Amino acid sequence: MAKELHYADEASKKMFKKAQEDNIDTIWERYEKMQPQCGFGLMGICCRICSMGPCRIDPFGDGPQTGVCGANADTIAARNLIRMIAAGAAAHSDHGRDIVNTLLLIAQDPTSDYQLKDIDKLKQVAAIYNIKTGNRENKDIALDLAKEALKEFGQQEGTLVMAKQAPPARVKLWEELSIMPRAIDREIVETMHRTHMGVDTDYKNIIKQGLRTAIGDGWGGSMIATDLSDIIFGTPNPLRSQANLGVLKKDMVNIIVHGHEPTLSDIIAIVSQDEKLINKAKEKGAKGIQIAGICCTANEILMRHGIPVAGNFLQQELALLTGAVDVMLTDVQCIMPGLRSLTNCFHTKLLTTSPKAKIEGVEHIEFHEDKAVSTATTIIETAIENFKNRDAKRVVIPTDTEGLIAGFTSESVFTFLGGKYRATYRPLNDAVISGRLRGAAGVIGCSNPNMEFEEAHIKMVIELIKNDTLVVTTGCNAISCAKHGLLKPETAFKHAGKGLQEICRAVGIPPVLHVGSCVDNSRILTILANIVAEGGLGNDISDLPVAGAAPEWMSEKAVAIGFYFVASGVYTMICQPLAVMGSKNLYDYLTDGIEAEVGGKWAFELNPVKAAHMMLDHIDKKRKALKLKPLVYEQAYKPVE
Ligand code: SF4
Ligand code: MSK
Repeated sequence: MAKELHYADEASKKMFKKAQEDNIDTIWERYEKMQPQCGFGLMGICCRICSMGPCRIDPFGDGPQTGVCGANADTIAARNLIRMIAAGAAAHSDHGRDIVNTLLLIAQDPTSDYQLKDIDKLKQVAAIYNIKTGNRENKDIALDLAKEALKEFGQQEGTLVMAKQAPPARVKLWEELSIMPRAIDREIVETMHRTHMGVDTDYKNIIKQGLRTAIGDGWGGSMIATDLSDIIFGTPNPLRSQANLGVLKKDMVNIIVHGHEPTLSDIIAIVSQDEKLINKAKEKGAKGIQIAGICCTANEILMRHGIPVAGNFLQQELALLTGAVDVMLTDVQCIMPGLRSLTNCFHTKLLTTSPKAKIEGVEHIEFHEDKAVSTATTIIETAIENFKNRDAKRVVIPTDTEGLIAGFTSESVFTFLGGKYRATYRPLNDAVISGRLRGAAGVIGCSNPNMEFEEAHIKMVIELIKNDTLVVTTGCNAISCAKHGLLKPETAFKHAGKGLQEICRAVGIPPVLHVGSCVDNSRILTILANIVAEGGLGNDISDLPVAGAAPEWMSEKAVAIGFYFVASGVYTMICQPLAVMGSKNLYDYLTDGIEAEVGGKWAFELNPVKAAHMMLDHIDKKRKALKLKPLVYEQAYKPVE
């Protein structure tokens, strides 16, 4: 059996121990059984793109140095890598497309179950597309916006309108480098074409297409997903909630929503408050209905409704092990097929809902946006009905929960830091310029059984805030931070440096700001663009004293995200390296040479504290280049030798 969890939150440790006692395999055992994993795959130098292969390059130089077709390690590793970008960009952007189609539905169907919840944002995003607003009906504006946004996916002429939200210097650079995306789908298709056998062979040219595809994700598909979700479901505002498995309730019907898209989960959150359904639950002996989330669906409904978070990626199986989940419903992405075998051990009904993501042998209740309320009602009734099948003797819910504040956005950070009457980024920029804040870091991304669960997330974030660096977070990092108490204002007084403490005290924010789900990394791009526009910290994102990290990354989406941050000029850290270590040329290019072209680069460092210090070194380098004042409070922090 696998090791213990040493660094995870207490609830995860308890449930992991329970799994071991009950002899139930989880992701950690499956990971251990997979050892040793293929070294060629880890180094990125195996290729199975055509049937003359599979081919592999000998990393020690004794065996073959090219595949059957003559492709070398640089070509093979670069091709594999940008195929990961294409898959990640496709996942985010297909999510974005579904949100656009929901907006279209609202505009065309007056009886739709969805509404336009943020009209200011509707008009603001419409203006990006030069859509007239004036006295027009909101539904007409929404119709035009949906049509324009849909064009971004498949247009055959021009370049992405949304990507022009980047600072002008960045847009100019992308145009000069010919990496301004033309259309979201087109870049994904071209990536697949170029990586077909015998097409693009030059590793730098391959990466260039990877950058263009990634920009189409961050400043295209993901940004559209975020902005249009705000219009439909409401732009989040800071709110309080709870995180960890203790949010499940022994005496309630527990429904977990899991995946990424908010279209169904948002409706579930609303419909679950229906008195009739609550009374039905009571008739079945429950005290009510508890909705909780896993992964980024959790983040979506936390940010907008304050629905508590049960856990992050590595906790999806642990949640079922409580024996208290009546329904776990899934939409798309980060859903482990391994959940199915757990439902054989407990009464939990696992329900898939997306036609894109079925699991063999698992009940499927297909969700379509035009029948949103009726599908949500059926799912909730299924959970109520299943409550009676719970085996009370097998229910073990850890009591651990932690309070949090979530719901920050590029707009609310703006209002918070500027104060109610000064809606401006000026105070934030001034805090950096005066040296009260060293800079800012985006720490995001998955959890992965190849690392000690949550150690890198938490150690890195604490090291950054200790050194007066404001952290913004999304995805599973945000959930880890929540469980470890880092999303509370009072955390600043325990862990943050004095300068950051002063800011947190003055405006009442935590030192770590939760800005949403994986697609909401686009909020971080918008924040960076706003900081540049505010002035005083250079002309481009690459001038800013900022850095990014996905310490425990796992998914292809994380690779796409990392590349759009690098393409935007951000120093981007991950602990486990990308699968490029078998190509010295590609490794050197991504961690060094690429910086001269786009201003950002990759860094890999397994030790999270050292990784944080490398990010701080980069931030200090940028402060020096901007000739900013010394820090108000010099820290014990020492640069990496
Ligand atoms: Fe081998 Fe070349 Fe085919 Fe890849 S494309 S499998 S390296 S022959
Ligand atoms: S859910 S992509 S494990 S952050 Fe967005 Fe978490 Fe990574 Fe999935």
